[in-house]
Amino acid sequence: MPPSIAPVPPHVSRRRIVGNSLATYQWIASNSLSNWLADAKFVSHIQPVANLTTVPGAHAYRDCMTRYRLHYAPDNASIVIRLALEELGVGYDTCLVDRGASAQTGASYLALNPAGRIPTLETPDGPISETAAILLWLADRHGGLAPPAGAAERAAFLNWLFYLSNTVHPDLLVVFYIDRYGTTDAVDDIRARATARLLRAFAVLQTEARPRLEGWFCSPAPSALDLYLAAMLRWVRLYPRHACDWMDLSDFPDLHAMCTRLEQRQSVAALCKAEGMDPRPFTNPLPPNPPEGTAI
Ligand SMILES: N[C@@H](CCC(=O)N[C@@H](CS)C(=O)NCC(=O)O)C(=O)O
Repeated sequence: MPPSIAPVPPHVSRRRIVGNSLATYQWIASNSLSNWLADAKFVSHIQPVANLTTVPGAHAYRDCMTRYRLHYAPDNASIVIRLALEELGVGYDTCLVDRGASAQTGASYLALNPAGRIPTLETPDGPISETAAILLWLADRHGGLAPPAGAAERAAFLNWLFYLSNTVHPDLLVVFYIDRYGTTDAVDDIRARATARLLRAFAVLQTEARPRLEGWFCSPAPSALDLYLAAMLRWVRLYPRHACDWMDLSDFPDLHAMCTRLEQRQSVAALCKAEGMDPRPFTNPLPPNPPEGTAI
């Protein structure tokens, strides 16, 4: 985040923003909206960015954004988006979400992503904060990582992308944040059921998804599905530290091979450098040693 935060001029009120005041948009155009959002004392009287951009004529936000901004924490779901941006060769800035200070639930971050989850990508069309949604939006916008709309393979691709985000990722969250899902006496049972579902999901991905997605999953060129799944295959073997030995990647040779191929990519080298990871983050995951921030 750039250091200077310009104050909101007194004439900029919420009513005026919603009412599409020219002065407001001129002000926004000359000051980064994100800087403004970063100053929590102003958050209470502004509209979330997503609403702001739906206001007719809210072009200034689009005009003032020249680069994407990825709100990230080391080794969080933001790594999937970092990989996608790197693969697409798109310029971006990063902004650390300080998990040590629970910044993901602070007012300025919630103004961007009311769900309080990482990642969020600020785009000229407003912030997007669900991993699969960001992947799809980037793929559509920049052409790559997914079959284009209208392609025959799009249906199967969407099927399995939603499977990753609606079925696999939520079960990972059960394992990572087990205390949110039950009382102390129940967590072992909850974990056992979630890990069993995950093992089945990985098997389904290998035996059912891969043959249906020729060219778009576990293929020579990485796709959004590969990036998303590789990250999840890493996390399950790292988090939480006291209960992460329930999966052996070699039981899933096609997924293992996909991870091995991915580790040859420049995008992964960039990720490892930026977030302090060892060079085989998917086939031999080790806890990261990030230059800033913490993973959990
Ligand atoms: N549905 C979200 C889930 C993202 C998510 O849960 N991210 C984790 C980090 S990997 C997070 O924000 N955890 C912080 C918390 O739950 O407080 C997505 O697909 O992006």
